Amino acid sequence: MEATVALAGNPNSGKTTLFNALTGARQHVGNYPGVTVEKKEGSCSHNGNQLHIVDLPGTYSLTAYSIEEVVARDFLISQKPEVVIDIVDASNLERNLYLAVQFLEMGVPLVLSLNMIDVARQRGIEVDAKRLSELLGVPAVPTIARSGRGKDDLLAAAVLKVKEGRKPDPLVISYGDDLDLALAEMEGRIRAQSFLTNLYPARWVALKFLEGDAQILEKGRKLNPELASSLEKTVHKVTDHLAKTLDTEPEALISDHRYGYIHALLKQGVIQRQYNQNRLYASDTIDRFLTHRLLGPIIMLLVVMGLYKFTFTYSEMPVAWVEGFFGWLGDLAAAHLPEGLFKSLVLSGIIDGVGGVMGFVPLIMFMFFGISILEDSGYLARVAYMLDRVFRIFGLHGNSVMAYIVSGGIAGGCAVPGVMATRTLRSPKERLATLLTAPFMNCGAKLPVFALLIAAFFAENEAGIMFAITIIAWAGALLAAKLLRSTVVKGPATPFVMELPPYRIPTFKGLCIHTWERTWQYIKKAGTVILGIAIILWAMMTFPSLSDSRAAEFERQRIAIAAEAPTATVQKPGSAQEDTGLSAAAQQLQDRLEAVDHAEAEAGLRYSVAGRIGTALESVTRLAGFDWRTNIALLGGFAAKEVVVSTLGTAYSLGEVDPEQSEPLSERLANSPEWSPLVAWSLIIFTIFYAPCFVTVVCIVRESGSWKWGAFSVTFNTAVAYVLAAGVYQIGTFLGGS
Ligand code: BGO
Repeated sequence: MEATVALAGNPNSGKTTLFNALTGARQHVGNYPGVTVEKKEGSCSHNGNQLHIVDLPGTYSLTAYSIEEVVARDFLISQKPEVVIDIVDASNLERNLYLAVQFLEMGVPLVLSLNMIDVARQRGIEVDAKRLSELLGVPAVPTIARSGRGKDDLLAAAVLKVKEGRKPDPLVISYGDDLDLALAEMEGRIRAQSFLTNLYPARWVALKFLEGDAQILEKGRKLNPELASSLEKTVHKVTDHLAKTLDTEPEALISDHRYGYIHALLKQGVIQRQYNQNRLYASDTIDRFLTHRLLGPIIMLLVVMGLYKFTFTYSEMPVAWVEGFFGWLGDLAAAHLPEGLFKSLVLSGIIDGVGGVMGFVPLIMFMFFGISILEDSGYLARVAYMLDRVFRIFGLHGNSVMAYIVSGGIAGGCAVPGVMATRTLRSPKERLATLLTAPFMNCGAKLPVFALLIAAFFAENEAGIMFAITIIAWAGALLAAKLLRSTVVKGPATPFVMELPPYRIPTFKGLCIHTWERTWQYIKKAGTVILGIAIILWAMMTFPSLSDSRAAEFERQRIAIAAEAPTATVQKPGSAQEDTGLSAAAQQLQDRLEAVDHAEAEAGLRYSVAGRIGTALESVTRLAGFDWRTNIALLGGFAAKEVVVSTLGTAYSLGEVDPEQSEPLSERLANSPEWSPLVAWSLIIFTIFYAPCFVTVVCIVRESGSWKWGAFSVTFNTAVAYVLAAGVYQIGTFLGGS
C-alpha cells in the first residue's frame, strides 16, 4: 500500500524532530508552490507499506490568519493526504488540541501523536492516551520524538487509519444558542446550493464565514456572489447581536467554546496532575465549588429553586395588572357592544382566549430574565456538565443535556430549537432518543398552563410546585429515554465531551435583550397563531347553535318561573341592584332562573362541534379526571400549548351564566365543581407528557428524516401522558384526594 501522510502541529511541538526520526536521510526540501514557505518531504516504510511524508508548516489554527495556515489548509484540500498526523505537545495539551479540534471539524482523517510525553511527566502531568482517543474518536499514540519512542506505534496507527479508508464525520461543537442557530440556518443554505461543499463540510464553511476567514470569503464571493452576500448579512446580524448581548465577537465566542470543549475533554480523566502547579484559572477555582461532585448538585437545585422563587415573587403584581387590564377591556366591550355573535366572539373568543395567554407575559419575562443570567454567565453549561454523568445511566449522551435545557429543562425553553440542538450528537441512536424525549421538558408554552393551575389550586406554594413539575419532567424524560434505548432505539453508548466556556459577568443590556427577544416571540405568538386558533376554537365551541325548539324550551322554562312570582323583581346577577337585598322569594326565583341560564349555556356548548368531540372523548378521559371542556383545551394544545389556557378561558366563559362578569380564569377553575387539586395535578402531568405541539412534530420529522418518528412521538407521548395522568387521578381518588 502507498499513502501520503501529512505531519501537522503547533510550532515547537517536535514536528521537525519527528519528521527526521521517521524519514532519516530520505528527505528533500523545496517550497510550497507560489510561496516562500519551506516544504519538506520524505518517505518511510512500515510493514511493507510505503508512506510519503509531507511536513506541513507549523500552525496554531486553521483560519487564514497567516500564510502558514493557508498553505497547510490548502494542502489538505488539494492533495487530500490519506491521513494527517497531528503532533501535539503533551505537556501543553490544552493549547495544542485547539488545532486538532479544527482538523476534526474539517472532517480530516486524523492520528494524534502525543509527543513530549517525557516532558509532561517531568512536569507531573500524566496523560491517558486511551481515554483521549476514546473521547475524540481518533487514535492517540504517546511518543518521544527525540528518542524515537512510539514511532512504530504511530506509523502502525496511521497505516490502520489509511486502510480503514473511511471519511470521518466532521466533529460538531456547540457554540452556544446564538451561534448554533445562525450556523444551522447558514449550513442549510450552503448545503442547498452545494456552496464550496465539494471542498469543505457545509458547517465548516458557515463557521469560516462567521470567523471572517478572508480566503473562504473571497472564494465564496467569486463562486456565488449572491449567496456569499446573504451569508455575510447573517454574519453581520449575529455580530451586532453578540456585540449588544455579550459584548463579544463571533470569532472570540467560537474560540471560547472550542477551548471550553477541550477543557471539558481534559477534565474527563485525560489528564492527571501529580502536583498542584498553580495553573488553575479563575474559572477552574469557581468550578471547584460549582461542579463539585457533592456540592455541585446541591447548589444547582438551590439555584433552580431560587429562580422559581424569584419569578413567582416578583411577577405577582405585574401579572395582576395585566389580568386587571384584560378584565377592564372585557367590561368595556361588554358595556358597549350590542348583544349577539360578534360580542360573544370579542368577549369569549378574543379577550378571554388571548387575554388568558397574555396574562402570563410578566411571569415569563421574569423567568427568561433569570435563565438569561444563568446562560450568559456560563453557569448553564456547568449544569449540563454535571448532568452528563447522570445521562449515561439512561442511555443518553452528554450533549443531550443541552437539548433538554434548550427545550425547557429549566422551565421556559422551546422544543423546536431543542430538537435542532440534537445535531451536536454524533451517534444517531442517542440523537433519536434525545429528540424524542426533549419535548417532555417544560417549554415556555406549557408555563402558562402550570401557572394557571398553580394560581388556582396551589397558590400557597408556587415555587415548590414549579420545582416539583421540573423534577417530574426530567425524571419522566430520562426514564422514557431509558425505555426507548432498551427497545426501539437500542445501540451502544458513545463517549462524551462538553464545552465549558469561561465564566463571564453578564451585561445588564445583554440580559434585557435576551429576555425581550424571548418574551417578544411569546407575545407575537399570542397575537398571531394563538389569536387565530382562539377564533377557530370559539367558532367550534359556538356552532352549530342550539335548535330553535330547544332554545324555545329554555325560554318557556324561564317564562314559567317568572310567571310564578308576578310581584318579585327579577334581575340579572352582577347588576347594580344585586347587593341592595332581595326578598327570600325573589332570591329563590333568581337562583332558579340562573340554573336555567346555566343549563342553556352548557347545552349550547355541548351541542357545538368542539363540545361533541370533547364529550365523545369524555368516557376515556374521565379516568384521568378531565371533563369535555378540558378535552377541547387539550386538543387545541396540539396546535400550540398556550392554547390550552386560552381554550379553557373561552370554554369557561362560554359556559358561564354571565360572561360579562370578569373573573380571572384561575378563580373560575378554583370555584368550578368539576375541578380539584387532584384534577389539576392530573392535568399538569398530562400537559408535561402529551404529544408535542405541531411545529415540534414537524421538526422531529425533519431531524429524524422520517414521518414514522413524528407519528411515534405523538402516540407514544400521549399514551405515556394518559397512563400517568390516569394513574395519578385514580390513586389520588382512591386515597380520598378528589
Ligand atoms: C531543541 N521530548 C523532548 N524532551 N524534547 C523534544 C521532543 C520530545 O519528545 N520532541 C522534540 N523535542 P522541533 P517543531 C532544543 O531544539 O522538532 C525538542 O517546531 C535545543 N535546540 O529536540 O524543532 C526538540 O518542528 C536546545 O529542541 O519542533 C527541540 O515542531 C536545547 O523540542 C524542541 C533544548 O522541536 C522543538 C532543546 C537548540
